[in-house]
Amino acid sequence: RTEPLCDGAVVLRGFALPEQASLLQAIDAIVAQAPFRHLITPGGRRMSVGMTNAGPLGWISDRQGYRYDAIDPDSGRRWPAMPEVFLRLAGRAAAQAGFADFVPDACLINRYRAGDRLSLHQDRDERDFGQPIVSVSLGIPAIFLFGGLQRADRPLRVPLAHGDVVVWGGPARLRHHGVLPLKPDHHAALGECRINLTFRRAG
Ligand code: MD5
Ligand code: FE
Repeated sequence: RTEPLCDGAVVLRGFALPEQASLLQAIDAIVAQAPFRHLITPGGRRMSVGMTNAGPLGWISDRQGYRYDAIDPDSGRRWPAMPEVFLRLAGRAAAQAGFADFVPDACLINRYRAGDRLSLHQDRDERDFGQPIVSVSLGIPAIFLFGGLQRADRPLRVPLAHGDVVVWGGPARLRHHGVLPLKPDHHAALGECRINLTFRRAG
């Protein structure tokens, strides 16, 4: 099922379900190489969401700012490779939403536990805003906040469940967005957490 959210954004309900076992296995292998960590914002706050990356570029934040880097600052090594199952899923989801030939070079993996949140922000650290972003939700549900181009625009609340995929592009690419604090819950495959895979063409 594809549900348009607004001009440029579509939700593909359950799109990742057929791949869930391979996705979870791939995530475990990535996290063994590059564990989740709590990044520090340029303003000095510790993010509640645990983050890691796969692919040629990884998103990081520290006192110096937000950026993409090929090296994991915690290990001094390159981020784990982007698994084939990630690339194929992201490409198929983007194509279904009307973006042909999407080849991400960055996958940010966000881990949310009860109470964790992501405050309203825009994704603007990528080189080409003409490229879409594909987001895959796994585990316990979350309420996604989908705002406007102005930070003050009142956001829509969109529930996202295990297996849902959202593709953001075109006029939706620079909308403000965030995630409300997660309610404690349990998911059979992931336990007490939500994992979001965010695929981007960053470089
Ligand atoms: C999440 N992550 O659920 C979300 C999924 C992030 C982040 O926001 O920056 O790590 S990606 C949602 C997204 C991306 C690009 C544009 C828009 C939403 N949008 O226009 O609403 O962990
Ligand atoms: Fe974002």
